[in-house]
Amino acid sequence: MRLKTRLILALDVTEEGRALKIAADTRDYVDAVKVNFPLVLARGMEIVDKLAKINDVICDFKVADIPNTNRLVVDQVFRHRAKGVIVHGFVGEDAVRACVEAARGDVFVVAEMSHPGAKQFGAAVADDIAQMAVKVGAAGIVAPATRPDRVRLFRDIVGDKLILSPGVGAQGGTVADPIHAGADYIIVGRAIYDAANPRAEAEKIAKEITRASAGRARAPSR
Ligand code: NUP
Repeated sequence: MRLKTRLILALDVTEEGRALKIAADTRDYVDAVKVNFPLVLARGMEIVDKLAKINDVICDFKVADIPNTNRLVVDQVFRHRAKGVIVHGFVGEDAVRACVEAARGDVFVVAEMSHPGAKQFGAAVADDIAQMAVKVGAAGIVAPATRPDRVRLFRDIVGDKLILSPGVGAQGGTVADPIHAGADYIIVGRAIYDAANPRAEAEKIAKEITRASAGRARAPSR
């Protein structure tokens, strides 16, 4: 995956023409497009093949099943030319390892989610999940931009693994805080695809990331 603008677009729209247009319009400012169930359930996995011609694609399927099913799901993801997949970590080491073994690209493990409810159950085991992600050889983790203090702690746990951080804009997180805390990529959805001019918004956020990266104490992990 490119590490140029450090911006990942969460393309949670359901209309194919709109999805392809936003992906094309924003490609200069976006390192990868992240697709989730709303778009894939609406348009089928063929949308991943189409988007892959425009930009790198990460399938955010939060894969969370037994090892055999995880392996089958991850295999399908990479048949459609995705460059990465997001999987859940709470299912345990064997299930995440199955994803890493089946992947023909990057596996990112959700360590802690960005919404308020993530504190209810998930936060208690998040540090262990991050450690496990490193142990099984994942490319990185997903950690909440809404809680930059947590991103900072995760950075110490995962060393030079990648940290992808969603929760910016619509969920209340800022661009600069998670970058200062050590995130490698910011994931942004609604703030870009719902903007009157998605390309201009992506450009604005990409520039903000560049400014924040220049100002942070520790060097980017890559
Ligand atoms: O903890 C997470 N929080 C989160 O928002 C893990 C995620 N994968 N996401 C995803 O990031 C979420 O499903 C959505 O696709 C995107 C954030 O979108 P937005 O809040 O910027 O619109």
